[in-house]
Amino acid sequence: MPSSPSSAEGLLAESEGRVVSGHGRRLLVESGDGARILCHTRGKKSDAVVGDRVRWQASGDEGVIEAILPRANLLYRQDEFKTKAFAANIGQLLVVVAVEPVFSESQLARALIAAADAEVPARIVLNKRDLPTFAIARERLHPYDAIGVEVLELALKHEPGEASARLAPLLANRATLVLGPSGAGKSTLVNLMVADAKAQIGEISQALNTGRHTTTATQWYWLDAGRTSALIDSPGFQEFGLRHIAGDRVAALMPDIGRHASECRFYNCTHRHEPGCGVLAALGRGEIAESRYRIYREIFAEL
Ligand SMILES: Nc1nc2c(ncn2[C@@H]2O[C@H](COP(=O)(O)OP(=O)(O)OP(=O)(O)O)[C@@H](O)[C@H]2O)c(=O)[nH]1
Ligand SMILES: [Mg+2]
Ligand SMILES: [Zn+2]
Repeated sequence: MPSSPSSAEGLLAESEGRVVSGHGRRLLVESGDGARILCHTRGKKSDAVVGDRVRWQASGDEGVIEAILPRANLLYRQDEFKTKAFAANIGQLLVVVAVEPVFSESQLARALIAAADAEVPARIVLNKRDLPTFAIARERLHPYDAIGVEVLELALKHEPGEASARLAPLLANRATLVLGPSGAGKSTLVNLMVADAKAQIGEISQALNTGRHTTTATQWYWLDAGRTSALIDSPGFQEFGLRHIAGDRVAALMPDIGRHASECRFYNCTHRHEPGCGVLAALGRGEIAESRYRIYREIFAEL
């Protein structure tokens, strides 16, 4: 009894892999043996992102994504008009900001809130420690140190040996997504830690890029030959919408604010004007940084 030829071919040709680079509907997929193939998405399958495990099927020299396997997590931002995924199945977030260009604390806080929402642990790198206004930037990050987010003060370009020694143990045995504003030093970090970064990008994904110096596509790199540790470089972001997070969850995702919410008189307190608000009382006592409270209000107002 001959089975349908199309389904038999389908079973033979279908493989699993991981999306290691992507730009729109053209994705680079890596198989278990390390081979990389350019794949296309079709129909509603266009939402595969870097880090996704997918099933794909050969079609000539290229491949077609057939399915996205269930995700452990997905880090994304959502503005008024669009949703932008950063990466899936990540073990850690590293937010890179620099002394210059001066970073937006609001964007930094939003990235940390999105990570907390996705239950992804996060650290901050403050880069360009060599620049004269370092002390100001360090002071602005004090609230993050205080809520237990590790802040690594580095000079990725000027003291690469020290930076690499401090980063290496933090990056072992997990996939780390590197996020941050343009010009902060994300690609400098990736190039420092990934010896063969240029080779790993390869011809196919170079074709996905537009050739500018600035990173235009999210890219997965292996740190080790055994492929147990990965770094994911991403294009700089300017906006970080959190429309996917309910307003009444924001305080819980900001530990310095959330820890005082249990002191509020009303269980549904929004911490803006209510009498007996524990957050406002803590703000008055100087136990919550004013910048953090301002960011809380700003995000709450958007949702
Ligand atoms: N002074 C100083 N400059 C640095 C340091 N590290 C990186 N830079 C410079 O910062 C600039 C931006 O670095 P990139 O690594 O391209 O920044 P990026 O975050 O990848 O930027 P996008 O790809 O645009 O998002 C480059 O000119 C680097 O040489 C540092 O430790 N000190
Ligand atoms: Mg870059
Ligand atoms: Zn309150």
